Amino acid sequence: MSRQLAGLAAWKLNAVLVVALATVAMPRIANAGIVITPLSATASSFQDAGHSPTNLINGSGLDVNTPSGLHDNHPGAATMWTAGTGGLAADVDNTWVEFDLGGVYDLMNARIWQYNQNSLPGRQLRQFDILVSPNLVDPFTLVASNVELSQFATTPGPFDAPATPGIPAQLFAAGSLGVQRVRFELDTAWSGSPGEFVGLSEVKFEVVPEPTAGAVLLIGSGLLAMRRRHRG
Ligand SMILES: [Ca+2]
Ligand SMILES: [Ca+2]
Repeated sequence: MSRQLAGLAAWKLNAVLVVALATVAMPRIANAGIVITPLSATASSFQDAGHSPTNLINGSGLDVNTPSGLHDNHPGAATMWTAGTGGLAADVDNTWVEFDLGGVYDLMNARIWQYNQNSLPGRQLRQFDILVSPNLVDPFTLVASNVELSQFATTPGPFDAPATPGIPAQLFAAGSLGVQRVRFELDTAWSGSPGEFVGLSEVKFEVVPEPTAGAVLLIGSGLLAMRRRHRG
């Protein structure tokens, strides 16, 4: 076999290998969730500009802005969303917060960091529902009803940044295909009071990546590498 022919054979073998790899890799990639940060967050109410739902998606208060990050216990809740209007507590059962994922995803789970205002554990969210919408206009449909966030003991004491101990995310199954918006409809706060400055600290979502994206990327980079090798 001439050198040129051997090179061509190797090129073909590489092409077959890359396609085979892509085929094998696809189901594995499709089954592994990736965690995304929503594009925007809005709520039925928030105390003031310093406690808006943006505090749920900007990494504020997280020691590392990843799914394994721990959230602080800011005494003024400046890193959290607090429902209510000025000095008026929110009607918890009619409070909602919703998220635009910034695209359409197959949703797997919600990762929620509980409200963690130092020495005010009664403000922590207890029961809520999870709803989804396929776009920015269609109504929401229910995917999880009366789920419950665990309460964390918050300590009086000084504010630590990062908090010691910070609180981890809690995971909620919210499996649904083709989702752009997710809404949490609140039911109760841990204080049990129907009027409460209820809130949350941070929210991310676990989604199924586009199944073809990884394969296309793999084939693309494989072809590019082969073209370079072929030229050389
Ligand atoms: Ca936050
Ligand atoms: Ca409700």
